Amino acid sequence: MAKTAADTIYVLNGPNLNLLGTREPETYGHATLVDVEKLCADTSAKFGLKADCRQSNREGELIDFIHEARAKEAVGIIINAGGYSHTSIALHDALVAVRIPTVEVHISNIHARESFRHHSFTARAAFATLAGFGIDGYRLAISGLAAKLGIKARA
Ligand code: CA2
Repeated sequence: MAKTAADTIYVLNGPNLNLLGTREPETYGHATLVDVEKLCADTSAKFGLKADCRQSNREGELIDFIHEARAKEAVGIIINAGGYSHTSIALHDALVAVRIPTVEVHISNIHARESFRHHSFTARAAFATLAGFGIDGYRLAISGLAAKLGIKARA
């Protein structure tokens, strides 16, 4: 693998998101994680970027991915930390530490759900948050990140 990833966005998905498309379609839709990762790859390519997509059910591994993004000089992070969004000061601290422009995505509208989902620790480390657009939130997040970085879509 190349030492740096200066044209790469890390797309990080947290616990249980590997189950997308298999359960709770009324909340999370029918698309799978593979569909999400293809959407991210296709959207990134429109901006001349690459999406390095990772999913983990473990908090520490997600933190390692964030550190790796810094080491590889990734230009941005898209993160859906799943349930850890609402609990993890450690993930918040990792995102703050690496100082990489970050967008938080939630497939569902967390603010229209149970009160324990209304607060996100990780959102405080992101410059923007998208919630409730379904998996299209990932496409919108990458477009917004590219705009923030001053990168225009290729003709
Ligand atoms: O709406 C989102 O994207 C969430 O981050 C998803 C998390 C949830 O804990 C957050 O509050 C909001 C849960 C991901 C679980 O994904 C599943 C997908 C299909 C079936 C079961 C779980």
